[in-house]
Amino acid sequence: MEHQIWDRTHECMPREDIEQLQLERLQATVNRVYKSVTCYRNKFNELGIVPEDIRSLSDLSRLPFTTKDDLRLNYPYGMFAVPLREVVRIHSSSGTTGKPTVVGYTKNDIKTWSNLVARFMTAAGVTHDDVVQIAFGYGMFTGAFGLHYGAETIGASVIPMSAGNTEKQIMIMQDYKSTALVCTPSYALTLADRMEKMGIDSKSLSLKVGLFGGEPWSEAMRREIEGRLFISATDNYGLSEVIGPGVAGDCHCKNGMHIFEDAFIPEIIDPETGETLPPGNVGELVLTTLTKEAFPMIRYRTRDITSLDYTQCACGRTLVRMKKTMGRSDDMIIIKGVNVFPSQIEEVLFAIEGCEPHYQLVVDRRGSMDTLEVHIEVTENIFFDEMKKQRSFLEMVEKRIESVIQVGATVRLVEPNSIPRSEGKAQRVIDRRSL
Ligand code: DLL
Repeated sequence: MEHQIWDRTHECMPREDIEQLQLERLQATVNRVYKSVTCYRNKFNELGIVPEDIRSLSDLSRLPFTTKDDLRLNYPYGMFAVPLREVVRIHSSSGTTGKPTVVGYTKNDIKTWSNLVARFMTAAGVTHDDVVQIAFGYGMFTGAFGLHYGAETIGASVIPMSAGNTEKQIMIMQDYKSTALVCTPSYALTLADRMEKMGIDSKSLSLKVGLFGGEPWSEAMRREIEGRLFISATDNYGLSEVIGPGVAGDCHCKNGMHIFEDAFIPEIIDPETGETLPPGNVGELVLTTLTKEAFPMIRYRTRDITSLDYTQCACGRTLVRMKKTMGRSDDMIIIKGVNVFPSQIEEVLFAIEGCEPHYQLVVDRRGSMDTLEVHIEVTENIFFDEMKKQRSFLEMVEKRIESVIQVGATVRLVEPNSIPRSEGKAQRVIDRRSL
């Protein structure tokens, strides 16, 4: 199969040229936000920085971070860099606490966004011959519209199914011969489960590629989805505050997601000290936008934990790759002082025969002690097995989890289908400490 590249000029640039382009665009962005966004101007003034101080890319680290709190304080339109009359679209991110954050797009921003999404969809193998079924929710969430515009830009046929309605999704997939599926990875598994229940062989479908994003997922989960749906399962990453989907995506090598560096500058920082870390280190991803008009972001702290790889990828793109994120720093659970991510436990569970790929972590506090329970669905034969066998299965799972996360967890085997199935982003952690 021939592997296409949507925008060869920007995806295969020599590093020197990318950096030159980034610097020019950064200077223009900094100038613009200084003039038109009070929050940035105040923050720059506090640090005694003026736009002219940004003379090289390394000066980026002198600029202040932007956090979700800044966006909340300026709710709803305070961070917009253009008057509302130039904004053609408003989205928001579903915060679980407090006010949501509101983001805006100009006409040009929508074009930029569509092109960025077209790039990662092309990298994943989508062409104008594909029939793309969008199973993300249309609405304030950026996922559905982003992928929708990207697929149309490529010239593919788009089915705007929206989220949920699992049996209808499957019927449409069969009848309309969808070749590409767009949803969260956890919903892809929900679909696979339901197909099995309905007695539908996924090999009989026309699906060939999945474009999954919006939540963290492990390599083990990728293998599970690929094996059950007979597709190439690709990852793509983004966040509303920065643009939505379209920040980064897998190429056919699936060895890290290429970040579109002509549109974003990524940095990895130590989340504790805020210090920039050298390439290869694991830390928090910070993103600066270079081409956005309505809602430019300077050094936005994503809270997502990952690392960057600047080595050349076999696909020919020169763009840096980000590793699958381990999760958000706010999903990270600290148990007895040890940092634990749901994705680490997911890797362990997926490798154990008899564990279903459905799990939840329940954090609680007894006295002053934090406790971690891992609820795992198991196959019926294990669930109804004699006590002794079940006990030894449980101990084996506990041991394997402990060897990976370095701290003890209590495992509870739960009945098949007892953990709520996701239609969007899965809820992996239930923290009862904050109730
Ligand atoms: O989830 C944007 C998106 C939609 C990306 C569809 C890809 C596909 P938000 O709702 O603002 O935006 O949530 C952003 O979701 O900070 C990550 O924590 C997480 N996230 C998104 N994509 C991935 C991914 C959209 N591929 C937050 N892997 C981000 C891991 C992801 N986490």
